[in-house]
Amino acid sequence: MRFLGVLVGVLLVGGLTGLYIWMTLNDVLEGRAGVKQLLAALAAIGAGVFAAGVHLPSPAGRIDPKTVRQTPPFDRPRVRGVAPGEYEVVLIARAWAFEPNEIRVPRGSIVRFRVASADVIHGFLIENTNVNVMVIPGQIAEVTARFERPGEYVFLCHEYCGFGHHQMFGKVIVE
Ligand SMILES: [Cu+2]
Repeated sequence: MRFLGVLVGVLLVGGLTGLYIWMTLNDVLEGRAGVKQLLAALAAIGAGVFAAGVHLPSPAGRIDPKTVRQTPPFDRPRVRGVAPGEYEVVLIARAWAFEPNEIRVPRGSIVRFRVASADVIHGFLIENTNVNVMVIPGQIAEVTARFERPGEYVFLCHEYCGFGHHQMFGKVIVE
């Protein structure tokens, strides 16, 4: 339901914004309005977007890919408990493996993954979850998932990263 609401909102705002730009451009082209008005319209849209809290996805932090292994917390890639039922996984993606490649958490856990690349662009996707992020060298990718059902969740790299790409996978074991 919430998704539907957001979708309707985006379509409505997008449609109205498009109409507004089109009308203003028309006015400019037909000489009824000047460039000043066009700029004012774009500024108004910008302010609206800002007010609505729209923002592009941003990395959770920056990190030098050359020194990932020396930079905490990536000097110790691991799973650690941060609160009852909550875990943090510090994960390195490199050609062609994830470290660690086996992660164990109890069922019902909320797990925050922090992923950094030690070389090229990788991807991080966990089957049967909403986890699907790019792992861009220089940026820390952060994504959280809740694991309700026990079982094995395979994760893999979904950005072609060279010769051994197909063997770049691991699993979350929910007990
Ligand atoms: Cu890959």
